[in-house]
Amino acid sequence: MRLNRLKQLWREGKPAIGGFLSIPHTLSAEMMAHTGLDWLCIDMQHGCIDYSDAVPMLAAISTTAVTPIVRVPWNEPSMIMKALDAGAYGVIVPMVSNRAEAERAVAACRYPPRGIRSNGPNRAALYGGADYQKHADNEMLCIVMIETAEGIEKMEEIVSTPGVDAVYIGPTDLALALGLPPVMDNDDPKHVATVNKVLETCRRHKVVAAMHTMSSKYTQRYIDQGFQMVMLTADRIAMSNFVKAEVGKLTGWTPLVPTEAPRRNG
Ligand code: 3PY
Ligand code: MG
Repeated sequence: MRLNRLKQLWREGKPAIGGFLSIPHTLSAEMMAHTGLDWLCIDMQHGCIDYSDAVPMLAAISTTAVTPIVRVPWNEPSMIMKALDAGAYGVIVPMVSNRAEAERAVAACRYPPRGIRSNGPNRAALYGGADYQKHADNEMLCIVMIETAEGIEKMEEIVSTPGVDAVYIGPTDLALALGLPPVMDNDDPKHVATVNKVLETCRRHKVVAAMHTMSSKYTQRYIDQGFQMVMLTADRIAMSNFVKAEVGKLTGWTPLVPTEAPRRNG
C-alpha cells in the first residue's frame, strides 16, 4: 500500500506544511499540488465544494506526491467514510468538543474490529493499492479540530482519545469561543495562551499539533514552536493576495473598487 507521507514526516520529527482548497476545480487543485506543499486539504466545510467536486480534485492532487486530506462538513460518519473511499489519506473533523465526539470520528476512520468504517474503498484502493484494506487503519489520519468552548475545556480528553493522530486548531472559531473577534494569525494573549495549551497537551500525549495560518510569518512561528502540521495558505487567498499586491504596485491608474459598480439613480 502507498504509505502516508505525513506519518513518515511526523515519525522523523519533521513538520508538514500544507494548503486548503476552497475552489471547486481540478485545475486549481492540481496547480496548488505543484507548489511544494506537503499536503492539501479539500475543504468541504467552508469551501464551495461538494462531493462531486471533491472526487476529481482528489484525482488531480494524486498526479503528485502531495498527501490528500479532506475537511468534512461535520463529524458525520457517512461523510468521513465517503471522503476516505474517494482516496483522502486523512480527514479533518471540525468542532470536536469532547471524548465521545472524538471517538465517533476515530471509529469512522477505522475498519472493524477497531471501528465502524464500512468496506468499499472504490477510488482509495486505486490510489492506495490492492492491499488497501489490510493497512488502511494504520495509514488514514484522523485529525480532530479543537475550536469550541467545550473543546477548549475538554482538550485533555480529546487529545488523549486513542486513534486521534493530530489535533487541529481552527483559529477563528477558537477566537469566537474565547469571546474574541474571529481573527486569523491571532496575537491576543488569551488566544496565544490557549494555542500554547493545546500544543503542550499534544506534546504530553504524543499527538501531532496542527495549526491554521494565513502567512509564512505565522507558519514559521508555529513550526518553530513545534507544530508539525501547519497550513500556509488557501487557493482563494493566494490568488486574491497576489493580484491585490500587484494591483497596488501600479501607478497612473485607479483600481476599480469592485463593490462600487455604477448604479442608476432613482
Ligand atoms: C477556523 O479558523 O475556525 C477554521 O476552522 C479554519 O478554517
Ligand atoms: Mg473552524
